[in-house]
Amino acid sequence: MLPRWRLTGWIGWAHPFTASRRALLRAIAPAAALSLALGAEVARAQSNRSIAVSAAPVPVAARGTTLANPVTLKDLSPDPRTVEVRLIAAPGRLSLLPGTTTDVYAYNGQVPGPTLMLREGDRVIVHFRNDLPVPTTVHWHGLHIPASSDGSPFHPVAPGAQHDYAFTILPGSAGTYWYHPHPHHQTGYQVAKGLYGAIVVKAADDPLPASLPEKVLILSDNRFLGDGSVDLPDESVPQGGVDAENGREGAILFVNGQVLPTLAIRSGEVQRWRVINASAARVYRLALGGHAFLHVGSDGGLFEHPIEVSEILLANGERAELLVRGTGSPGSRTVLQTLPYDRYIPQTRPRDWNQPRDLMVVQYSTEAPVPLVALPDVLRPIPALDTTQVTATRVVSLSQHMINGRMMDMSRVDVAARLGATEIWQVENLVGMDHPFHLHGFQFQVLDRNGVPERVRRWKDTVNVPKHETVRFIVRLDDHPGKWMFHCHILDHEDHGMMGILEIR
Ligand SMILES: [Cu+2]
Repeated sequence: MLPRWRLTGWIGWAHPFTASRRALLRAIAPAAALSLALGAEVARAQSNRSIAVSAAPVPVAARGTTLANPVTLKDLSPDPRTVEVRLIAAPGRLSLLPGTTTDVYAYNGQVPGPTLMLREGDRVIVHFRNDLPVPTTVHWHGLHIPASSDGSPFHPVAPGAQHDYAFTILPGSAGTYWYHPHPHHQTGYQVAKGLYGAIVVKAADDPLPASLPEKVLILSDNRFLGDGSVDLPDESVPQGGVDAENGREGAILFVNGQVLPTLAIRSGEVQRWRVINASAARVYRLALGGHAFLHVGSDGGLFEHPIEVSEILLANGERAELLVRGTGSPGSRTVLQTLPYDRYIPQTRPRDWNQPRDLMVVQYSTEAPVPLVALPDVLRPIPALDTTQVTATRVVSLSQHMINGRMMDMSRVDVAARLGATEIWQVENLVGMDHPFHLHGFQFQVLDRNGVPERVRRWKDTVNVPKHETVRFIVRLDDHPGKWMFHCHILDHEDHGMMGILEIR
């Protein structure tokens, strides 16, 4: 059992600020400073670029290009059960916004990086080369693989060095995952520069019709300076201080690296969307005007049954599998939006937090409707992990930049667990902003939130823990001994040390 840390006399937000940083933040009235910064950025964007980008909702008329699925990593292996790919992280110069270019870090020259397409049972070999001027890693977010291949901060790849990541995809793990760097203190910087990509794992016995068109939707946001460079201020300037607290958000929203793209659909068609929140800090509350979603899957794959919902909250690092039924009429259009969601502390809450933002236009073709395909009511069984087998209950408290009152120390083990153990983790958010909690390497099942039993059993590797709330989950540490990270997936928080180490022996 971990010691239970309690912060006494805490009134709003607790963090390891120095006195000077506190004074600085008080002096600038952060929300106003942030909105000023956003306003200036929007003005620059509008004067320099052909596409309207705004903190306010973008009119549908300003829609951009046709949505493209990211390209797929080329499989070099002749063996049908082995996927062998080459991945290179390198600096580059790309046009992320129309009319300007940006110095980026890119996987294989692209932002987002190419999609790693896998099947259950595949042996995977990734020949990775780091052509960046800095150390990096590749973390395979959500995959249940050996600790040595996890791409954690314990295994940095030096500039100019190569590393082969090798792992096997277990049966039952079909789902939507993603990859991104995880070097100590530098994850937010490297993701902001462009390093993130999708992983899709398919099952041979997928219960959903193979005829459904599939779309990978990688959601991200970014902030740019007038010269097109990524705006990554350090904490010596006010915006850097706000970013450290809120997590860095940008006014420009991307789907697959495109600003307000258009997705084509035909009346009656059912599409399967795999949505990934690759943003450093922005939480998406997704809604599609005039349409309900059939929510069929989460981080670790499909649910037992589809669930009809009008909106979906997707915190940082989380994924959702959705079926979108083309119930609109031929020639009509609607918009995928992110609705307001208040994850912030009042002191640094963006001025425009309560405005919906447009992400993507969904445009119906003028073709005659096709009949809706039949969709299964049963997807797959998800056996409940056995709470009578629990051998340890951990209390993990989240405060600003700290877990259990401590900041990350690479030489410390925060949780020591036995190989094969089933554990309950009680994750308590002590502060007034949300923290999405991610455990590496193992899928878990949420038991309850604030004591209210979870309605739907699902496999998760990341769970949002809202302000002052408590989430309990059960996890089986059945194999893969070694050191694993758990952390807040607001990348600025993670980089500031809101991370701990689980060692399985
Ligand atoms: Cu956090």
